[in-house]
Amino acid sequence: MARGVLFTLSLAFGRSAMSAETLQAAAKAGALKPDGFQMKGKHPDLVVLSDRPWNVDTPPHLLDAPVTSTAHAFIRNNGLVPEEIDAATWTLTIDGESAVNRKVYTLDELKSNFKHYTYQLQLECGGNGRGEFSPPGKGNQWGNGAIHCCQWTGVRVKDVLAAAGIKPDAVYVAYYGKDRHISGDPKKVPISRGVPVNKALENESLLAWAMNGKDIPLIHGYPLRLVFGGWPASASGKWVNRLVIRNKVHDGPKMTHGSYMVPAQPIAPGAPAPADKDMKIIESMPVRSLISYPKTGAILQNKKTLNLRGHAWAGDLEVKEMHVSTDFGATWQLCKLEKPVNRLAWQDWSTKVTFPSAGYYEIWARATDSLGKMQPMVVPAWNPGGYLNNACHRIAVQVA
Ligand SMILES: Nc1nc2c(c(=O)[nH]1)N[C@H]1C(S)=C(S)[C@@H](COP(=O)(O)O)O[C@H]1N2
Ligand SMILES: [Mo]
Repeated sequence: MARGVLFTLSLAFGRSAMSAETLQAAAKAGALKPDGFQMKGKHPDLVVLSDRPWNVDTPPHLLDAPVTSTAHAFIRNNGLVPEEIDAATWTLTIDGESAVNRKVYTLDELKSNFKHYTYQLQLECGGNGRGEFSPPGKGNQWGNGAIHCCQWTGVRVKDVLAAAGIKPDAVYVAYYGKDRHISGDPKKVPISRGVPVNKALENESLLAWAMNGKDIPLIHGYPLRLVFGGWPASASGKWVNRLVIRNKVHDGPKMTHGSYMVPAQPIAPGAPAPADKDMKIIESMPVRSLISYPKTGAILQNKKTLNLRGHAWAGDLEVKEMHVSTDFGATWQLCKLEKPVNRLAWQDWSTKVTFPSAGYYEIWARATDSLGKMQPMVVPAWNPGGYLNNACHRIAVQVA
């Protein structure tokens, strides 16, 4: 009996080695059940990469819907989820060297003082695809599912910043959130990142309280979070209670020491990490796509044609073309590609492929952005943090 349970646990946790202690913690939190991952409101087939902090990946076939359901959205935390949040007493403070006035708003004031907007926005972790780098990049070994494209409702960051007033010397807008440092030390901040002022002032940059039409679940940042579509999702602060308008590039935890940075000049795989002055902060994410149907491993009975579909996105840009190959990239077929529902939403694509015979095939998918840049077929520039792997997504099918 005990053996059976342990076997299931090790499967659920895939490649990540876990100590007995974290297994116990996870079991307490109710995440570990013999039948897979269990978290209220979450699909049991999500893949737990770590439980302290919570990092949970989404298999690509669970990203098939045009709008990612909350149950299927990946989870990325750097620290511990805050406890005892009271939305009625929650406040957002806006200050910083480059704020004209310090402002404090309750959630009700934010909702009543500013116009509401809803956008569908793609948020991708800077480390999505990290698991394919060799030697491995530092951090969670994400597969291809650290991306979601949900509907977010809130107020524009630019409207709130304008109410505080932005001094001409403003450079960056950064967040602080209510999550706790993994050490438990209340003085330590797990993560405090931001974006240059221009990104903060875009129409689609939101301070959101609703995800897919409902209150944001605690694990995704209840009661208030930032959403900066198209940029590393680490900029989209959860549990946000303070915005700072900075007169320099923000220097909070995870803005330095190589976090969310790549070498300014390419380095050899496994080479030591350059100093921050020789690194650049990741901004708009590169072009990428997913095959969301069928699930990899599909077996086709008595037919040689298959309808495929998925999504493609390109950071701040649009995707202009989508191709698939069933012969390892020797030939490519153009797919039908939809326009995004709004700027910074992913784009749905679909096509039908015909296989020449029975047997084993791989399907490769490749998006091209509006500037003509394509996804590479192999893992791109190695970097110490294992960021920005936008290699083509590949699935396998068997034609019986
Ligand atoms: N306060 C806070 N905000 C945060 C984080 C965090 O650890 N704390 N993680 C960031 C990172 S690295 C990512 S990829 C996204 C993940 O958002 P999600 O868990 O809602 O998918 O949240 C970002 N916002
Ligand atoms: Mo992330």
